[in-house]
Amino acid sequence: MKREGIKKHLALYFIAGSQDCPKNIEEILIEAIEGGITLFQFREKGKGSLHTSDEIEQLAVRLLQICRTSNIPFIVNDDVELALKIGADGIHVGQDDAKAGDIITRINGMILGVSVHSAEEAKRALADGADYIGVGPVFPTSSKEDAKEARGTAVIEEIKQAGIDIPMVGIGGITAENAKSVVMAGADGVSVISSISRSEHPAAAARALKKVING
Ligand code: TZP
Ligand code: MG
Repeated sequence: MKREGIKKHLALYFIAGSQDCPKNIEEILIEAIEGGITLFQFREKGKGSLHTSDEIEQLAVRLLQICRTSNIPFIVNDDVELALKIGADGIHVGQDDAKAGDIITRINGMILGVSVHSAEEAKRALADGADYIGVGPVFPTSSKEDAKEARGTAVIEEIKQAGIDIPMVGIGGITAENAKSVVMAGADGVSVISSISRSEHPAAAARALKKVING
């Protein structure tokens, strides 16, 4: 499932690690799937995250199994070794992580996602062989400690206007209230952490987002 196939999976891309979840992450993922998420990224990172690689791997495997039973592709953030070891569907890297151009040769056709903050970075991600890009932060976020400045939907529009043809999601502070503007700007979908993971009702939160995106 590359480039074109990935687009429909970008509609509602849920990202989470245990640090993002006020209750059990497995329960939250199951509810999010029930609510209609189309892709999941395991991102165990930052304050409150698990420490040992064994614990992280065990959790990753449990979440991967949940995704497999519902045919939701499972992406691992940053950790190429972990993604390969557990047989994930893809890997997502930021600008400060292993370079997309370097890892593409090691990932045997897994989906490759790259975070970008400008049209320039989007162009490079496309040239490096990324299957999709995450563009943001669109709105201010509390889920990433070292997040760059939020730039609204401007970067998404710039990427579209520059004719950089790559599937993309907006990320950062996206809620059911502002998701429409992200899709209107040209994104194929939205990526969220807290508006699902910190909702009292993750399934309902996902459903509300999905409704806005599907318009
Ligand atoms: N990258 C840019 S913003 C962000 C990441 C991982 C966090 C998004 O989390 P939230 O809670 O949806 O704002
Ligand atoms: Mg990263």
